[in-house]
Amino acid sequence: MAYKTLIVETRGNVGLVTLNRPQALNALNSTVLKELKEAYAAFHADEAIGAIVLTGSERAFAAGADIKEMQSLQFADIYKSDFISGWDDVAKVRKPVIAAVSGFALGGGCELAMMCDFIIASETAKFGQPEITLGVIPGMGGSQRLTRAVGKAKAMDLILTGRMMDAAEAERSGLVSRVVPPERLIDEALAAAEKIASLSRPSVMMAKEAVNRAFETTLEEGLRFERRLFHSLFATDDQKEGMAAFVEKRKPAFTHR
Ligand code: CO8
Repeated sequence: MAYKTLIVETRGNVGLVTLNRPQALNALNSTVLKELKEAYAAFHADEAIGAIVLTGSERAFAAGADIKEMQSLQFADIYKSDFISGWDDVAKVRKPVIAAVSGFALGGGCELAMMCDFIIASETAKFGQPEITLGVIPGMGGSQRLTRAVGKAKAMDLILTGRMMDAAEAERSGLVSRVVPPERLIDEALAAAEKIASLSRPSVMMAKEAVNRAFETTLEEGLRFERRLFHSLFATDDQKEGMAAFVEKRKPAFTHR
């Protein structure tokens, strides 16, 4: 499959997707959305792939939605077509996705990074929701996911002023899980993804589902959901293998069943 806006590769058991619109700092448009959904679907269907890394260029993860594509849109049209709703599918990929962010992650770019399961940032990363400076507001989940990630004070500060925050502030705020030197970014993200891919797929996918449920439900329901998933993993070969390998002091050989 030939992609116009992405570079899609496999590295061992990891799918690597690189946003590739350098002329527009990887601004997100309808082609990026279509291709990202295709790439994710292909990796989801590929049994060998256990995790995905999504990255951009050194200068920009993505500088937002494509302003030139949005500029002349009219309310009635975008309302009727439910513009942006297609991005929900990107957030719903069931295998883990790590965002490896260098440079600008602004607007839809920050929102796309937040759709991933966690963000590893280069020291050069800059995060922001500058939509307010364009006379609009975040539209791909920024007001919701950023607020859940960093809390009301910081989310209001960023969304109302449109200012950028650097990698250190993003790590302090809980938006990113690790900050690494720029030259280490891809290796660090690939190593984390490879580690995840080496583990039992059912338990990895259920762990992702369980954490995500924390954002959707009450504590009591979330605890019940977690416990039922935990119980169900005892029906897998991988639970037997993982625990036997521990007891026998050897590496587990997971079959993902
Ligand atoms: N859309 C389209 N083109 C862009 C974008 C963008 N978001 N960002 C940069 N570019 C283009 C520039 O127009 C420029 O092109 P050209 O060379 O043809 O003039 C090229 O990329 C390089 O950019 P700059 O010359 O501006 O580079 P600088 O280093 O001077 O500045 C910045 C870098 C600070 C990142 C600056 O480009 C900038 O402010 N970009 C816009 C950031 C922004 O406002 N993002 C939010 C967009 S709105 C949004 O994301 C809403 C999300 C919800 C909808 C989702 C639907 C898909």
